[in-house]
Amino acid sequence: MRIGIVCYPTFGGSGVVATELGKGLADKGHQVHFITYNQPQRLDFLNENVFFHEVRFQHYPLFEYPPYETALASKMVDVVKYEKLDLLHVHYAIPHASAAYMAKQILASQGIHIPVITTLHGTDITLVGKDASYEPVVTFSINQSDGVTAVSADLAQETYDTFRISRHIEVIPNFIDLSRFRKQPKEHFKMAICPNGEKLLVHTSNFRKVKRIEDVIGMFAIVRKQTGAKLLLVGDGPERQRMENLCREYDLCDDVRFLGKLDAVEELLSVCDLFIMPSEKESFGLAALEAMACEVPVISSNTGGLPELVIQGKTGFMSNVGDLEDMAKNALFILQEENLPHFKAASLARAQEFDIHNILPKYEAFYEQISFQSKVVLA
Ligand code: GMT
Repeated sequence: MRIGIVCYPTFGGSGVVATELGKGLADKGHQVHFITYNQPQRLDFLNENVFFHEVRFQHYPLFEYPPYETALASKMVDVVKYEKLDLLHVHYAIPHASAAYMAKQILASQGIHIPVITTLHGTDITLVGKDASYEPVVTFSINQSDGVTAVSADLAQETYDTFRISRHIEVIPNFIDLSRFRKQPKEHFKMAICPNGEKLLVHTSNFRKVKRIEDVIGMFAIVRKQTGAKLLLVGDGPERQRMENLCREYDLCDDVRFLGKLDAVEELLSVCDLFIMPSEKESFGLAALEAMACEVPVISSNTGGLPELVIQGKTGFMSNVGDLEDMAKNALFILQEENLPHFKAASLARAQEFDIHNILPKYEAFYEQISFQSKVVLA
């Protein structure tokens, strides 16, 4: 198939899922055309089936806010037409689903019919999309997509609960490339960070409020009182400075390191003992899956799609949002020498269920189904 993938080119979340999906599809012989405003971060390989189309937009003094959605829709029209695409798959509803709707209408007026699939990732529904400034457009464009997927059953349910959705949402969970995310022997790094055999805790995110990084730091402060431990904070975003200040306030600077954005996060995860994800909301928790694939158990909140990933008491523990005492108690339990190997093994086993080779065929089957249904509607 010739597939257009529209996504954000960013490090985390939906951009990563879209890029890894495209790479996987290209490996299986599909022709994949990425349409986005920058080269996607994880599009770091050569494959004869992968193409990249940059959305460029004109800056004009009149535009305080450049009309990205218009430029994106125009680019979609161009790529669908000239690359003869069979299907458009847009990741993250805002503004990709409404831009795809616009492109579809323009193409239809020229006799070209292109099915559109929208994948909902999380904040496009749970945080941003439900805001009155976007809701009518999000509702409309989800209903107008030919197919809709959500990355967890919880997100699908929240979409039904929040918007007036009159259509089926297919749940296709996120996935992991186990050839990349696997435990790697990087012990020298661990020795340097934890010279006295301290346990190594880690959090990776885009440092937005929804991630509740203050809870990572708060629970780490409790853990550190009981046992030698270090904390790595990976990523960057609006909360970074506030979190650095918090570490200073708690007098934790010697034991907490801010590493910024990292390309090879799997190398770092490989030497960590515990991953912390206390998010206010998390529709799937891809970063937790990446950690589990590197044999790192997870302490998380029990929100959103996390209970569909973490197995309570086996691959980690989930607590109520903000319950730092419970998170710290569970962390200390996992970190005990006699418990840690069991949690590590179970985390890897669970991650293997989300192997890209298990999940990718679900997308391919959905593409076939939606393409077929669109043809039937047209006939
Ligand atoms: O976590 C974010 O804020 C980024 C966001 C995105 O769409 O890029 O992530 C969401 O999509 C990920 C990939 O499907 C999910 O694993 C994350 O759980 C989800 N984030 C939230 O729901 C907060």
